[in-house]
Amino acid sequence: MRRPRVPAPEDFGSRLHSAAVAARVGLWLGICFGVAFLTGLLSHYAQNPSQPVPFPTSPAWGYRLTQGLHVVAGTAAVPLLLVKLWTVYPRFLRRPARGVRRLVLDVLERLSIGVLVAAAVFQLATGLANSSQWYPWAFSFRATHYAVAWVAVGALALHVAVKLPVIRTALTRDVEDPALDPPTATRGGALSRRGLLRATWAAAGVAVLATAGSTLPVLRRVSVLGVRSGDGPQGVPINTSAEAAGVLDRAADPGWRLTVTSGERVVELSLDDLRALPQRTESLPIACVEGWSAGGEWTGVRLRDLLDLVDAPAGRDVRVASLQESGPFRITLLQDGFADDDRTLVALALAGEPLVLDHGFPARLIAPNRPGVLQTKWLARLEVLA
Ligand SMILES: Nc1nc2c(c(=O)[nH]1)N[C@H]1C(S)=C(S)[C@@H](COP(=O)(O)O)O[C@H]1N2
Ligand SMILES: [Mo]
Repeated sequence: MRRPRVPAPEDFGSRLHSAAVAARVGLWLGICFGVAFLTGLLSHYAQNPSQPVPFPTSPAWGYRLTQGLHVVAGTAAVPLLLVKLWTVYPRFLRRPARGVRRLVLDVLERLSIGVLVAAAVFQLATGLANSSQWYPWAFSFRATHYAVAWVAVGALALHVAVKLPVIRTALTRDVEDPALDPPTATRGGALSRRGLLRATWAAAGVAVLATAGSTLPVLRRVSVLGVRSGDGPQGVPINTSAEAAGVLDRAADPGWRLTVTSGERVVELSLDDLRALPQRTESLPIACVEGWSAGGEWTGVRLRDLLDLVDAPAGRDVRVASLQESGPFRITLLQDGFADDDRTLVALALAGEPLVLDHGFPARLIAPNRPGVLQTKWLARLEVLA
């Protein structure tokens, strides 16, 4: 009987397992990770209560764009990562180098690649699950996805630095050039390298088209895998329903009041009181951190007008509390730049109709260029901070 043995790189004779392919797919993978990293940093910062450099309120669609790019880049990276791993995995099976110095370097390289692969898989898996609104874990998505992003980018930078000579050579030669192939890689295949690359770009394109409709209305009909159809009552999808948030009774209560406070000054407003104040209409998007977004025409009272009722000076942060009794989005902080922006509304209506319960009836916050998660629904209290 033949003893089973671990396959060696020589067992992988296909010319597709080549640095020529790895470098090209890796280049696009690097671009996707770079875009996802930068847009992710931005999103993380936008959700920080404390912002030494104020997050801008303009353009109103800025966060919608960067968050859309984040999810598109992550989605495109999935087929790219799979092809990249398939192309290079025979290298993991090569025998350890001889000699102490070379062995140490070899082990270090494998360790760093192990960290890179683990971090990359973790980021794409958690990101994909998040954009499908599936949270099969106990840890905080945002904190963990953010921390592992640094690990991934650090390991990626190291990997690129180590591989730079090979990457350079591979990218400056024709993709079918065998210059960098291992001597054993002689078998052609059903697919040329060019064919494999074209199929890879096509797969990445299809992945993007199949999901980006949650952000780009023109793609809605082809986005068969988009978690959000981009549709919902009043033209805007619903993330958490009033029932799920446990606010049905309090939100529908005719005795509802919005409390606005600044120091000793306290004003309580009924829905009729709010409707009697000057009404403004603004076109502002809801851009969910989970990757979907939708524009809406919101009508309501300018937040700044309400702050004036309690004589709040400009330049103050506002604590925004909902009727919810628990949940991470119950209370949010509205930084002074958003509080003083003329477009920031306590919205009472969407698309010309009173808000439906699930969009935050009786009143919700809507501010320009603000992550959807901070656009608090079912308002109860606005507290101007000292
Ligand atoms: N009070 C409260 N406000 C909330 C939420 C929530 O769970 N509770 N979800 C937020 C999230 S994650 C998003 S994306 C938007 C979605 O608003 P919509 O359901 O009206 O589209 O509301 C935000 N406001
Ligand atoms: Mo969201």
